[in-house]
Amino acid sequence: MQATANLQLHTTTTSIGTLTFFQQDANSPVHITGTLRSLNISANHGFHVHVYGVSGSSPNCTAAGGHFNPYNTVHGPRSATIMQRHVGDLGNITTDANGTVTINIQDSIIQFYNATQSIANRTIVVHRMYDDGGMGTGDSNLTGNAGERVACGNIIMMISDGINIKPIKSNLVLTMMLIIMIFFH
Ligand SMILES: [Cu+2]
Ligand SMILES: [Zn+2]
Repeated sequence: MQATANLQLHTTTTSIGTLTFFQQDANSPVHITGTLRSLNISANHGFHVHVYGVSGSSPNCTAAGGHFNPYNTVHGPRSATIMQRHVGDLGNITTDANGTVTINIQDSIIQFYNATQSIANRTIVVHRMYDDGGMGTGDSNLTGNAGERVACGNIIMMISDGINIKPIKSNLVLTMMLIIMIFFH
């Protein structure tokens, strides 16, 4: 299964790049690839899947809610076991001197085939600051102290021929079906 996310700066239409999420089968990790630009130079940026999808042409990254955490665990680094991190915890991405980062991450805890751990229609978020992996103080074991949300994008599933499934359109179809059912009842 494959998904894409177009990451836009918080509440703007400015895209900083598109990421691809690919999982070959239920026993394979999810492979995240792509390039993001326009971030702070030579910096670590916390990188997580947050629980809710975002919508609209200028996504409000705050509306994505907290880290995707279906097992109600503490915050942790990407290298932690499933019970010692949030499912959505993907650690940090590190930019170069131009503020660009090429992402090439494999992770088996985020999933498309396991419904409980599925990241489909949730939001990938890039934070301003370093994610301390739960080793810091304050909200560390909740947020990693990664600071504000710089950019985010909805993780949208693609069908095999590469055409995006647009959740908004599916909702429209469902609403129309509901109206028709009520009308003919
Ligand atoms: Cu986050
Ligand atoms: Zn977390």
